[in-house]
Amino acid sequence: MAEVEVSHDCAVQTITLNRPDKLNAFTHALHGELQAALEEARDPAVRAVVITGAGRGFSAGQDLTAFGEARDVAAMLRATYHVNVTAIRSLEKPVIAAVNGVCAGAGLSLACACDIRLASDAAFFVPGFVGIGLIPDSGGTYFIQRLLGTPRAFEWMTSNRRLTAAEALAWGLVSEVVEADAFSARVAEHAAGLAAAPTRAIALTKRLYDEAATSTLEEQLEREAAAQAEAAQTGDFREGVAAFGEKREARFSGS
Ligand code: LHQ
Repeated sequence: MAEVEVSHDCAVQTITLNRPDKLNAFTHALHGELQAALEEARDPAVRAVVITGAGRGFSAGQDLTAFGEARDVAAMLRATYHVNVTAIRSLEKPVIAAVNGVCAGAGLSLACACDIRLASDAAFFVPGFVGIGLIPDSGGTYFIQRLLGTPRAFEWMTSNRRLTAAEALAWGLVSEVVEADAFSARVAEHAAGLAAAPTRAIALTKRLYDEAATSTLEEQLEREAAAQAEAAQTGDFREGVAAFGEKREARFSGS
């Protein structure tokens, strides 16, 4: 059985972590299949990506039973988690983490590496790392600091406190909480909306926000000017302006 399943619905690619008996904990095989799925998502026909989990978990992080033989932890992180986290950030389209259930350790880091987090009301969030004497890896110090700010990120990640979906919403960790029964439909609706949006402008916006974290205002204004010049060359910009003039909904093609 595949440890990652990939499906397509029009321009939306859904990537499902698929080890439900182990709450989709990461193995070497799962990393490899996730890497292949993210590579597949680079196809221009894909205009939005959803990452979710099978069963009652999003991901419980590293499979702690499959980790024992990893002698060089840093090399293991570089070869697996780093590859997939950077693939998500460099993917030129929006990536939704559809957090269907428990989200812990590097599973939490992966969710936080995505552009948008939607949570089922059955989801809960656990740092995990500190519970086994580790630091938040796979971007856990980078993304969670940006999402929550240093004081809250530090306090949470060092407490191992279990956060409900409602608390995650109140903290700004997720943007929406949906009843479990309605979750997949809401995720599909949100992803379809993004897939019908001007893909190039969204890709440029994603990159600009990533760069803004370490830029001066002057650098960022220049980056915006260059990106806007690029966006203004797209078919979607022409379509957007034409639709405005004709008082109709724009039909963006991603071109
Ligand atoms: C698991 C796991 C799991 C294997 C649940 N592995 N089986 C990077 C590089 C190098 C080294 C290590 O780490 C990393 C990054 C990391 O991700 S470190 C953090 C690793 N994750 C954790 O420490 C979380 C461990 N899991 C838990 O604390 C709980 O399972 C949570 C809070 C996630 C869920 O609790 P429950 O809802 O009560 O579920 P459960 O504990 O009953 O788990 C269900 C099954 O899943 C169970 O298997 P079993 O055969 O007994 O039914 C668990 O053993 C298995 N499972 N997490 N990470």
